Order: sequence, then structure tokens, then C-alpha cells
Amino acid sequence: MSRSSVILGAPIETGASQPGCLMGPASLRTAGLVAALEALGWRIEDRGDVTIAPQRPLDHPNPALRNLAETRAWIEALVPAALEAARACDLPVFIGGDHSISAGTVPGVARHAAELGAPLFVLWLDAHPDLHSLHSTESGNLHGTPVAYFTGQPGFEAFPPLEVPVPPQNMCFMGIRSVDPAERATIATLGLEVHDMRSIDEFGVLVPLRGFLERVAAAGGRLHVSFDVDFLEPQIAPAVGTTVPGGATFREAHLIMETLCDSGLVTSLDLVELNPFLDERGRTAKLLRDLTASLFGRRVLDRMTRSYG
Ligand code: HAR
Ligand code: MN
Ligand code: MN
Ligand code: MN
Repeated sequence: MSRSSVILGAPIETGASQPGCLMGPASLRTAGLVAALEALGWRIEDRGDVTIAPQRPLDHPNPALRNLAETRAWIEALVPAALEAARACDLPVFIGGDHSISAGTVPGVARHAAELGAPLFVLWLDAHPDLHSLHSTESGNLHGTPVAYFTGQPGFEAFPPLEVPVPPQNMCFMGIRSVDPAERATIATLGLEVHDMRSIDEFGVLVPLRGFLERVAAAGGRLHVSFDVDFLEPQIAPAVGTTVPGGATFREAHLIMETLCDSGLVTSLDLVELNPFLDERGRTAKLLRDLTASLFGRRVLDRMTRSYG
């Protein structure tokens, strides 16, 4: 039996400082994401894009917050949509939109994992840890907050109540190279597993990734992967509003996706922060399509795969 995927677009740009991410789902569809995955033998159901109604502004003690009402509405729309998508297939793909989509997709798939009685783990591939609370963010851009929210940190009274938090010890961050002081303090307090670019320079991507996958397998866990375009080196992936130099290379990124595929552990995926307005002839969208294909089984040659757990 072939494996199945539901594709769900979340054209959100209200969490980012620059407009453009609302075109992300259209750009990835134009790049041929669905056909690329079907060519690998997957059954794909594209459910189109989630939408929200126009919102009235919400007040908050932090005057910097931008688009709080819209973000709240997106979370309320995305949690049930992500839960349904996870119930309906083996590996749903959520296409952003900026990274605030993960404040809805991760709690949605966490509810599905809880239904199945399995712990959820999250691999966060990003230049940023996105660990601000609604009170600590100084930019007010809510794409900087989803991890603090879905791990159940304080300071989210204005977001919808969280039903199933992801335990902080089930997180693994890779590619991190831009951290604000409040986020640095949270990383230390929670003892989060963070592989920053310095650590990737020293050990590569494979050693820390295999260690994390062993942990997921040993726990009988499900694994959500959240892929932020700014994880990548900006020279190969220019279509993102928050570029940070010194990101993952083409081969490091593919090796991560290939290794994740071999593990058989991945049960959901976010593709976020693609801003097609900043792209060059679709090259970032095509790279993201090809990285997703690597996660879904594209191989140069057949090879032995490593087993985990
Ligand atoms: N930490 C910074 C802020 O809160 C930058 C956040 C940027 N976030 C993303 N997603 N691009 O990772 O403003
Ligand atoms: Mn399922
Ligand atoms: Mn991010
Ligand atoms: Mn980022």
C-alpha cells in the first residue's frame, strides 16, 4: 500500500514583519510539489488553503504585538484542520505562511499523537528558536513565538488555551544562529536540545540528528518537522524576509531530509517562511520542493537504510 499525504496551505503573513508569505502555498504548488511527491508513489490529497474571517483588533499589555487577533484566529482555524489532516493520512504537509502557522499545526498534531497514545517530538530547523512569549517579544512579530506557546510556557493568556503541550525535552533545534536575550534565558532554564551553527560546524548535521532520532524511536514517538526557509544559507534560499548568514548548505539540508526519510519516524511537516516576493525565478520554492521530495523518499541510488530504536 502506498503512503498518503494531505497538503494544507496556511497563507499567513500577519506573523512576519514583511508581507509576501501569503503567496507561499501558491508558489510551492506552482513549483510542482504535488506532482513531485506523487512521482515517488505517494497518494496526495491537496485540501487547498485554510482561511480566517476579518478580525477586530485585540488589546494587549505588550504594545509591540502586531496582528494578535489574526494570529489567534489562525490558531483556532488550524488546530482542528491539522488534527483532521493527521487523522486522514500518514504524513500531512502544512505549507505556510510565516512560522506563526506552527502555533496551530503543532498543537493539532499533538492532539492526534495523544489520541494514539504516543509522545510527540518536534525537530525545529530554523535560524531562530522562536521562543518569545507575548510579553517578551520586542519586535511584536508573532512568528517569533510558536515554540514557547506549544511547549506550554507562561505568557500566552491571549492565545487559545493549549490542550496538549509538547514537553520541552521532546524538542530538538538545529541551525540556530539568531537568538534574543529572553530566548537565550528560556533555552538555559528549560535545558533545550539546541544544535547551533557553531555546533554543526564542529560535528556536522548527522551526529546530532541520529542522536535525536534514537531518542524518538526509543520513546515510540511521533515526529513533527518544522522547516523554516531561513534555516538554509541565504545564498541558496533568498526567498525569506529574515535571512541570517551562515545557514545550512544544500547538501546538509538534503542529508537531513534523507536521514529523516530513512528513519521512517516523521509523521508531519511544516514548510514555512517562503516569501515568493523575494524569490529569484522560483529557485527557493524549487529547492523546498526538492528537499520535501528527499524526505518523501527521492534517492540518487537505492541504498541500505539504518534502523533506529
Ligand atoms: N527573534 C526575532 C524576533 O522575535 C526574529 C524572529 C524571526 N522569526 C522568524 N522565524 N523568522 O524563525 O523578532
Ligand atoms: Mn495519522
Ligand atoms: Mn521560524
Ligand atoms: Mn527563522
